[in-house]
This record gives sequence, structure tokens and C-alpha cells, in this order.
Amino acid sequence: MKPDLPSTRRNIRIIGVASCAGAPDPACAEGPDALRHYQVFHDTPLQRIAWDTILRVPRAQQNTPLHAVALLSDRQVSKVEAVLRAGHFPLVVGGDHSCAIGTWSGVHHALADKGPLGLIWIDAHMDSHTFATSPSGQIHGMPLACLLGYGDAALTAIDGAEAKLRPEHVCLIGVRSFEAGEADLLHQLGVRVFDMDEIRRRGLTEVFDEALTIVRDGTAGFGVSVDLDALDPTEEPGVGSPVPGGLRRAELAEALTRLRGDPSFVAMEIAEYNPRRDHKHATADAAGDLVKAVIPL
Ligand SMILES: [Mn+2]
Repeated sequence: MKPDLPSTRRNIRIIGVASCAGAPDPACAEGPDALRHYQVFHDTPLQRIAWDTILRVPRAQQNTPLHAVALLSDRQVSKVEAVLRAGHFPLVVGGDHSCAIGTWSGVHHALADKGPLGLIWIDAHMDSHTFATSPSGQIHGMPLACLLGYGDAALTAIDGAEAKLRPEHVCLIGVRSFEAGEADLLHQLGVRVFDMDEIRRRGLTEVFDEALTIVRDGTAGFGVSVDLDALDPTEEPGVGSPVPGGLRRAELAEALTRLRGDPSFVAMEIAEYNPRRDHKHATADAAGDLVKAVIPL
């Protein structure tokens, strides 16, 4: 790593993860190719954003989700580290949200010498199940637990056995659908959850301020993972697991503008785009707007 970390003032390199191995609907594997086709990330003032690669599940792993996610996660770690080492800002585009395991393991590794990693998890769900608590067994409901060190060893030991995130440096924004097992885990760990009720009561601006304090305090840098299902499905239907009562695209984009050029903001992720459920690429455009929000004009 170079002494100064990449910010969104630098070049942004997109790593696509064209996989739905962790989710029931295969269409979100088409997300990265669709977003690249629509060029939603390219309408930026300085054209500093470019696709690096799109990772895919090898044929041999297509029927073994755990192996597929573990293999892709390993490849992502290398890609994310390489982008950071080159002084660029990584933007990972899923695929289902199990891509977060590889993304944040890679960023954790790159920051390890400097200090812990903070993470804002923007999602309608908690994604904090393990195989022991998950009703569906789908891995896209588990990535945050894995990063905190809980779950199947094939996933928690990606790039080393240690937990990639400490609970005190993590928070969730936009939650409105969850099961008891995952809520219990986050509660026991003391992870701060800003659910939609709190956001509607206090306003996203105030909540986002508090979230930034959590992920900045005592960390070497922080990232943002956006599950597009955090957005309201009446406005943005193109996601794998829509839940009513979400964030408006404009309010989330406005909150994210706070991160423009922030040197401690080191990586971003956007997951769960499902082009087959989208209406006239509205949700694809939303993904583009959320990324453009963090880029300095
Ligand atoms: Mn998610």
C-alpha cells in the first residue's frame, strides 16, 4: 500500500462479480454485464472510472454454491488488493451480496498494517445469518456475519482465519426485514442497526452522520456496501429481494455526497441488481446515481 489511501479523487476501477451462487434468483448474475452495457457508471465529469474485470463462476463450481462463493471470494481478494496497490479506488459490482465477503476481506488485508476497517452496510436486510440460523440457507443472507467472523469456515477463513470486521466499526442502514437469529447475533455483538423506523423518525442526514462517526472512529479507513434492495421497490424494482418501505434514491444519493473525495473512504460495493425485474433500467440508473454521488465534481 502507498502511504496515502486512494479516494474517489483517484481513478475508480470496477470489479464485477457475475454470480448468483449465493441467491435463489439466477438473474442477478446478469447484473454486472447489464450495468456495463447500460454504461451507468460512465457519465462522470472526468471519466476517471473504468471496468477492470468481470469475475464469473467456473462451470465446475456452478452446482456447489459454497465452493463457488469461496472461489470467487479468493479471486476478489486478489483483484481488490491489486486495485488498491495500484493507487486506485475499487468499486465492486455484484452479483448477489455474497460478493461482500471477498470485497471487504481484500480491503481489510490492504489496510491491515494501518488499522481496522470500518463499514457502512446499506440494506433492507441484515445479511447476518449463519447456516445454523438461516431459514433459506442462501449465502447472500450471510456475508456480514462471515466478515464479523461467524459462519462456515469456508467463508470466514477467506484470506485468513481472523475476523475482517470488528463490531464496533460496523453499522447497518435501511433495515426493515430480518429473522431473529441474525438480529440476535448483531445485538450480542453490539453492532449498531439504523432501521427504517429510526431513519424516518430522525432523517437520513442525522443517521448518516452518526454512521460516519462509527466507521471513522479508530479505523484506518472505511467502505460502503450498498444492497440495491435498500431502495424502495416502487421506485427501484430491479432487485432480488424487494421489501416495501425503503430509502428514496435521491435521499441516499444526497447522503453519499458526504463521501466525495474523503481520503478515509477507501472502497465501495453495489450488489443485487436484477435486470429482469427492472423497469426500463430505472434501478440500473439508480446504481449509477449512487456511484456518481461519491465522485467529486
Ligand atoms: Mn444484502
